[in-house]
Amino acid sequence: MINETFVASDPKSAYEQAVEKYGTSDLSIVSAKQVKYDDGALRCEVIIAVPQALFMQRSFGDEPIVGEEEVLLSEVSELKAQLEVMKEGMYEEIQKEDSVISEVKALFMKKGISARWLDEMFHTLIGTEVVEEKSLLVSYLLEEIDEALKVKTEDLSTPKVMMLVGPTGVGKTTTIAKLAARYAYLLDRPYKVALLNLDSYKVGAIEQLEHYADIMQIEHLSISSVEGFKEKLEVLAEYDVVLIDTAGMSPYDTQKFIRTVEFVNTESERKIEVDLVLSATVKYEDMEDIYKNFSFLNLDSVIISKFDETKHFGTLLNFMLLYKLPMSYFSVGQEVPDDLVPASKEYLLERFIGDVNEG
Ligand SMILES: Nc1nc2c(ncn2[C@@H]2O[C@H](COP(=O)(O)OP(=O)(O)OP(=O)(O)O)[C@@H](O)[C@H]2O)c(=O)[nH]1
Ligand SMILES: [Mg+2]
Repeated sequence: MINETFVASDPKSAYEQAVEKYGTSDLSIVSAKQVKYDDGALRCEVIIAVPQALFMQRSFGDEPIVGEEEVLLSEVSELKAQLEVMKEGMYEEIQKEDSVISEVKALFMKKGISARWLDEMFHTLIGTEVVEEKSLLVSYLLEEIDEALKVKTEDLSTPKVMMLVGPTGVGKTTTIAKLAARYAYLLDRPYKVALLNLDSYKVGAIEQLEHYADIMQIEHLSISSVEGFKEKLEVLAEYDVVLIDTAGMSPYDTQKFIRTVEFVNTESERKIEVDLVLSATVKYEDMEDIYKNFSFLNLDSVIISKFDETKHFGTLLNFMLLYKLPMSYFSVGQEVPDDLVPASKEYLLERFIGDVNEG
């Protein structure tokens, strides 16, 4: 696959360039982000993954160009590939001989940590005494995990607009209700909170949020257009926190993503913070697609939900290690507002260590 970048002033136009070039909207989006160029302008870069043959055909016509440079390039990449294989071979030899590494690697992999991350760690440790003793190596890895995890601390010192996004049914609406109650009633002082709903295309969606808003006596508004959204944000300018609920999205629903990006990019006085709600029970196979597609929205943090539904946090830790997003809150049950805690490394690591010790 080739990653090809399309640049325009907004994500929709950049995406449309790709659709026009390839004649289909069935494109695999790798990422989309806003980039400040040297001339000071903000532009949107949408990167899509295209099969190499299709890329060559659409970019250079049917005739493949095989020049001297091309031949040289392919020889270099062949050599690189051979070197990789040799390096891998050496590493595998060491692993076979070294039962401490292989034992610890098997243990962490069984708990959900990827071979890729573990291998990166082991490569730098070969030859040191850390790999000679199992307990030393386990402690070392736990410290590395601790160091790699990031937490976004709760900060309400300036007004906030938070939009919760995520796959269907992960707990976005429930978490919004918990956050609303927390900010309005449970902190050092009552913050002025409003709820907005972009979820209008799902039956019952508005009612679910309205129900919580009524109980808590919190302002609640529904919107369906970008213009309406902009207007409502202006109306709510004096609120401390505006919480925005969105419809659950399958990571493969490109059109919904493009539409949500339009909302995220709405010009507003306050930055719209985007938080991904991710279930602690997320499947290993789904993580990469979730990240690839939701990172399209320039994520600020991850809220982990359904902490109470699993005892195995390795897959989730692995997600955090690979994608390096800060965690902001943990949802630990269905009860509104009680089952929500600010994210903490200790909370997550304690549970992971318990799981490692069991296995
Ligand atoms: N056990 C457990 N259940 C939760 C948690 N958070 C939410 N739920 C439950 O998960 C179900 C779905 O929650 P919602 O808040 O409606 O999820 P959503 O992401 O808004 O769903 P859509 O809007 O349909 O995408 C409900 O039954 C919630 O009670 C949690 O932390 N633990
Ligand atoms: Mg919902």
